[in-house]
Amino acid sequence: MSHPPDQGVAQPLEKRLQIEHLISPSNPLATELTAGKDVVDGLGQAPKSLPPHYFYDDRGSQLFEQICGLPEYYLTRTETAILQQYAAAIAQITGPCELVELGSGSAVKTRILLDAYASLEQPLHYMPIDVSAGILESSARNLLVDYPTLQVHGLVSTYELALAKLEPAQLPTRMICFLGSSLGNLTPAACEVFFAQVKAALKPGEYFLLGFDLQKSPDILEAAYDDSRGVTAEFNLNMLHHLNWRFQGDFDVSQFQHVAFYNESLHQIEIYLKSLRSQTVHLRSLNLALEFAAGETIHTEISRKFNLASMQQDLQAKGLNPIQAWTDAKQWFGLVLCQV
Ligand code: AVI
Repeated sequence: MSHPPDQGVAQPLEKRLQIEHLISPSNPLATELTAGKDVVDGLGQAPKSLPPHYFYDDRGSQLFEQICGLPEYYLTRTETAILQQYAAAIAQITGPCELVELGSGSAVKTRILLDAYASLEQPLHYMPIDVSAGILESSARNLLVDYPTLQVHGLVSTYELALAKLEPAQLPTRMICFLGSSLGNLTPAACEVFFAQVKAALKPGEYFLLGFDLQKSPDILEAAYDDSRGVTAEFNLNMLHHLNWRFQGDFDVSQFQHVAFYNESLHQIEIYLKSLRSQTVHLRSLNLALEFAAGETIHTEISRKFNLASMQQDLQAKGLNPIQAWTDAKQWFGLVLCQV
């Protein structure tokens, strides 16, 4: 790992770390999440669905980290390789820049960008934004150890709250990073709202860096979401374990099956949990009794796959002007740098 150049005497770690909690029990959005209104709504509909944020309890987050390293899940390593190749070019284009990362998680890819800014002897300011306070703080602390001049101002928050509340950047410019193709988990309507929020959060001249998965052969896509070791199946089924502990449920997880396929006309992977028999499930703390027919599904996620040229047109139309786009040799993943 490379370290940033010496920028004078480094401050102690605690002085370089600030964490703000925008979601707390008193926040209505957090209350709605923990109260499970979205579970009642989703499971009350026909067809049944659940919001994908229920993937990510501690076990789900660990399973997602495992997915990122699977041979079939090409997304993480392909995006990482693109970033490794072009991070220096990105840092050259933006100059001294505060990095804001939406859904920062373990911040592995962030290091590639930080290394690029450090090797240009630029000050390092990082604002990770994540709903998980534990992951945010531990990854921030690891970064602060490895980058002795780094300043971290983390926000424990949803994207929406954080984007609405961003204070002016402390460096000459700012870049909001949204990596890992998390955009693909948003419906087209949610995507529109998201782009508008990003645009509103940036001042003219500031940057947006977007990483997203590209359309490709259904075989490759379906293998990535139904891997041979069954980790993605476990990740999907873990949502039921999560509901069991969070809402005093009695889902018999062995009686559900992971289903993933590529919907070619909508260019999206669709993920479901299929009930293997007719059964009744209770979520006691939500006062819910649910009937499942044999073969009935719960829709848990979409993962949209994009076209590089159309994405750039879309971004342009939203006022997030693409100034440079990169991809890998197989054109499996795209990275676009936009400027407002
Ligand atoms: C987080 N997100 C970008 C992942 C994806 O590829 O859509 C979530 C995932 N679901 C199953 N595997 C990975």
